Amino acid sequence: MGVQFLGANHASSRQKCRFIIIPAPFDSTASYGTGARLGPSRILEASGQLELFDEELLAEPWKAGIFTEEALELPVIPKKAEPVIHHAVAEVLSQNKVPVLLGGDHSVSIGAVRAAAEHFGPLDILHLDAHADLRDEYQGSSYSHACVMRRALEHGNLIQAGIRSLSRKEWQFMESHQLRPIFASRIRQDYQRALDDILSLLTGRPLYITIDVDCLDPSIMPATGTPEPGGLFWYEMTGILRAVMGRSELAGFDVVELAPVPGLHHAEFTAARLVYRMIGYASELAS
Ligand SMILES: [Mn+2]
Repeated sequence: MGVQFLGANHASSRQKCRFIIIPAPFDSTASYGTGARLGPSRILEASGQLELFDEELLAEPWKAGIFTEEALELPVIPKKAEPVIHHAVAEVLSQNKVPVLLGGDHSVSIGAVRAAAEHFGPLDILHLDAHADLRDEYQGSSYSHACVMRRALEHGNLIQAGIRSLSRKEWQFMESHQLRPIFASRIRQDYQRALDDILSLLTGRPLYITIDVDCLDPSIMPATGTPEPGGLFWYEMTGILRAVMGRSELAGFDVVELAPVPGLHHAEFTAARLVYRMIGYASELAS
């Protein structure tokens, strides 16, 4: 048994668990700061320091059963890593468990979303990120982290929130495909209205959530390749997650793009806390 989320004492067996954490240490396409490859191991390490009792949910979500797989061994080319990730996620879904993928750069989500869509059919896909990631191709690859959501669009209804950095072409693409991103500035200006807009975009399909940690403000999440000012704070993000996860069947989720910076362990802890909170929402809010 490899390193377990929350530590070995609080891990479930693979047979009995409800959530399976899949570490995907991959970062060949990160464009600016690098090091997302180290994200999964640092999240797992930090998780050992988490309080098991969740003060918002007044519950101990670990009791739902969490098992952590060995880290995937991934080829350095995103197009070749994609089928490996797809296979791992498909395996988890075929056992009717919830996959929790830890990146790694955002390209790891491509295989996961494809596996979820093959299992559930067309999805609602909630994408929390500073960046639109809607390029059709980036640095010669259509499997780059900058193209993730363009690939994901092939598998369902895309809801983007927290966005504050995109190219003119991506904006034109959004307009021509009737995508209605909830920009970070709107979340800050009128939170309740932004939340209502996000909820109105859900179609009731199974929900896959992909979170680039750079959606959070760099003041609380500095450890990421392309930090952008003006991001979401903790309660803004968890409030959105609580609202959507209370309404939809969860297909799976991922947390990606943590690029650990030595000495800034609060970022690693925040990412671990986010993963645990989401497991809590998934296990405690579903009726
Ligand atoms: Mn991003």
